[in-house]
Amino acid sequence: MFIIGERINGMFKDIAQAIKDEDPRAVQEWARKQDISGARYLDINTGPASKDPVRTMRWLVEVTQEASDLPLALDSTNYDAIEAGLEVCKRPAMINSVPAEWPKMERVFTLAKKFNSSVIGLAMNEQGIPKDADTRVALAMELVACADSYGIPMEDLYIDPLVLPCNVGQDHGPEVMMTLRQIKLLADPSPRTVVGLSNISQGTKSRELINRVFAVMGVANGLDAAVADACDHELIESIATSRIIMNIDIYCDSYVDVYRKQK
Ligand code: THG
Repeated sequence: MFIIGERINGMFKDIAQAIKDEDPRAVQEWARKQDISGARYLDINTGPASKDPVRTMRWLVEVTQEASDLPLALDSTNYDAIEAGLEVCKRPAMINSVPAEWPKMERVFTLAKKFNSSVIGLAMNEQGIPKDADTRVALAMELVACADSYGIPMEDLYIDPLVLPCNVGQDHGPEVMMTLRQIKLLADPSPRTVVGLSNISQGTKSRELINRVFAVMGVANGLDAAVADACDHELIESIATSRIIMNIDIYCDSYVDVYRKQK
């Protein structure tokens, strides 16, 4: 499992302020910090406050790329903003995200093909987020079929079963774990899996502990990637260790450092 650094998101006060002032310093500082901590992608989200998400996305992409060479995950429900971001990305990016809905899939998979991007597909549709694993997997299958019809290789499709805070959606936890396992059976080669890790602990008291435990359980259930706090070093150590236990990486005494350097 690799980390998509979550911190360049207008949901955070310092990034919201940076966007408002068009001051790149906070954005670039987080880009560098997440990069050296071991993030493999940087999530870029304009946040709820941006008045002009197209302009904001383009600016965030440009200033982030001045500070880090990592590829970007463009995180928006506004596909004009995603397209504007893709136009200025120097490296193949990830589109975050598309639900199992027409005509959104059509728009996003067309963009992915044009810009050689990977795509995060959400296990939800017009009816919202399903509770049970079977319905999530059925929506994942729709995403797989549609991506395939656009010629998107399965290793470029990441399915997100959608994680809810454990204090309000506790019954979703085991369904998410089961969904992660079943997605691997949908195609050969299989699509990949991703979650928004910090969602699990929103509004709880022991956020880091809950995030770390979920991450380890995710690795045990085949999770490939997470939008997460790359600067939580104990989280990185926990993920690196669970990859050793699951025989994903080969053990050596410095396996945590080796994990951080895998790009
Ligand atoms: N799936 C996909 N992408 C996603 C998500 C997902 N992107 C956004 C989000 N979910 C993942 N990123 C975050 C970033 C921050 C937080 C949670 C998820 C978070 N923020 C603090 C809070 O809400 O309490 C804000 C704290 C502050 O203001 O300082 O927890 O699920 N594909």
